[in-house]
Amino acid sequence: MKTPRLASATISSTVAPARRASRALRAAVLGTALLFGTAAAEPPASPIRFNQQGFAVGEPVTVSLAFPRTVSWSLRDERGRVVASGKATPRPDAGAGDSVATVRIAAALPAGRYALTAGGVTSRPITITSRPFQPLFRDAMSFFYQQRAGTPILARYVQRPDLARVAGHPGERASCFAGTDMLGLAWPACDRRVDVSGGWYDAGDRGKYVVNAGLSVWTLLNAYERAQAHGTPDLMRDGVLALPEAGNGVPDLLDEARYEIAWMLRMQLPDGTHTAVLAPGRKATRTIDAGGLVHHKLGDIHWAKLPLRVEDDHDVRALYPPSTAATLNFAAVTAQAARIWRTIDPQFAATCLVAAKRAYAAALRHPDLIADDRFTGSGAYGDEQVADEFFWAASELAITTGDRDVIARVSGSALGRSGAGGTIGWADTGPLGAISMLTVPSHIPAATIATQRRAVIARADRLLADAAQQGYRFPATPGAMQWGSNGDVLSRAIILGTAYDLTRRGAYRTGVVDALDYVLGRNPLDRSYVTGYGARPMRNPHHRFWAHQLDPAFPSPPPGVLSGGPNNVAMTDPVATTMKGTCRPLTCWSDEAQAFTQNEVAINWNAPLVWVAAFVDRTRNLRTSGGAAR
Ligand code: 9MR
Repeated sequence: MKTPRLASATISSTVAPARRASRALRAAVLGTALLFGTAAAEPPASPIRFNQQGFAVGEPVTVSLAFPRTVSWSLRDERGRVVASGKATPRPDAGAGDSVATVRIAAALPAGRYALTAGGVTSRPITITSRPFQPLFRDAMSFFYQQRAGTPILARYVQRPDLARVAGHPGERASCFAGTDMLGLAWPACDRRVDVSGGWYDAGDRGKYVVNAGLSVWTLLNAYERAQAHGTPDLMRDGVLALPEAGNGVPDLLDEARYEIAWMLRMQLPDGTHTAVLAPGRKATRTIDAGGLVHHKLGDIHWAKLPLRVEDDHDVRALYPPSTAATLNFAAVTAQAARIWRTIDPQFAATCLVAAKRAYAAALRHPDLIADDRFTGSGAYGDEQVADEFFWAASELAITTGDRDVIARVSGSALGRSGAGGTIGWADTGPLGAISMLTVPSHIPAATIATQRRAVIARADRLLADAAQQGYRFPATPGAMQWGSNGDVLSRAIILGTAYDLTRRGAYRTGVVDALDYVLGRNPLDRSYVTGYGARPMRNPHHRFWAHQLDPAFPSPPPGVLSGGPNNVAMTDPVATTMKGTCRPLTCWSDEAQAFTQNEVAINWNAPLVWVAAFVDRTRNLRTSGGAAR
């Protein structure tokens, strides 16, 4: 199903882009409403699986054929002419529980609709267009607008009128959590009420969590910084997105990111503030001078039911104790923002830099404030290891300020010496520092940067080796898939994309496209995990407002939202519980609103979708080399 989206006309407009965008949107809205309103019957799963959004002109077409035996295949164009053909021999894929052959069709095909026939089955149409992921970039960005708290979501900026809503938690103020936590520890009240309005709701819940906020903001800002560095920023301009800020002369992606950064700034404790944190041993609380530290999160004190409109969401919300991880994550992102806004809004940049330095200094004073899983009503985002956050924060500060002491901390740290080429996630932030160093010129010594380059490329090589082990050829170690696995796949694509930008080696870019192919349909469920994209998209996310499945008075999701994805590790929701023992790592997923371990949506999963869509679009038609990585 092809959904009308934020009109491509807006990208070339130079006058009144916001108004144009809204007109174009209104035109698009009717068609989309019809499509979603009638909930067109879904075609059955096919054994011929591919990216349901399609492929770019001139690029390879990759198709996975899930047949138990060798099959001959042929690809035909609209006039029925065979444009490619071959034979494919499957191999068993334990993660999927099927046998699959993945075929790469290298012929540089012109735009059009194609169909592949294999084993007596003809595929649904395979489309080739010039920029298939440009609309995905816009819709994936719109997710962040629609997650905004503290401001009404206006019909003129969203894809359908039923997605509009009143402001959630407007002008919100909150105080520290007071009462007994799930582990029986009593927390004292505090006399402060803090303005914590704005920002993005995290996911299907309405918590706001600094570590996940920071990871998501960094990811968007890195997409921006890379586009600047590579001289192809056309999706990163003002007027590209449908936003209230479009037309203000500032790139829309930055406006969206700033909405979240403005909230993050409110989460930092003023100098001289005393607050309760866990004492060593975690059996008691103690009060510390917490100036410069950052609250770990703001959230409801009970889990809210589904569905629930923002105007009916009245649970008490609390500020939770500061953590070292949140403080460092905050320092990293505000340092990154300080360099980006230096020329755009020097005052905001200065505010960010002061906040970053205060946070970093506070984290050095309090390196052991660990957030764990002890409060109900919101997610834990607990992280016991903060060496990676220290490295990341120091890296961003070093890039932005050139400060010699901070540079020495980066170079002298364990990750500075070994290279931070590992996993990206809300608890794994080392690679973010490495990638920033490899994106933005700085005074960090060349030897330190070279170490990070080697680590990122070595990691990318391992990801390619992992993908080769997968029947569906996407970057994941064969075996378990955990909560948010689709976000993990796309986060690995960020490493691969960075390696491509460093080397121009085509295999790395293919790895990124493979990751995108996987989430858009080349997977064992023949499922597009992105709403509104493809013939068999996810429709029923775990979300308190986009809850049409649970109550038809609530809207379906907008297009461009990524499902968490298969999860065979934590099968704890009401739907997953019934699936235990019946599914494989790659098939433990269902399109059910109550399946929060499989089908929630979240800012840290949509952010890499934005990054990857922007990357694949930016690097289309680039000359690549097939040679060695270094
Ligand atoms: O993405 C998080 C995942 O890595 C954890 O395993 C899971 C359980 O702690 O929580 C996920 O994050 C959720 C958060 O705690 C609350 N908002 C929704 C997030 C996505 O499910």
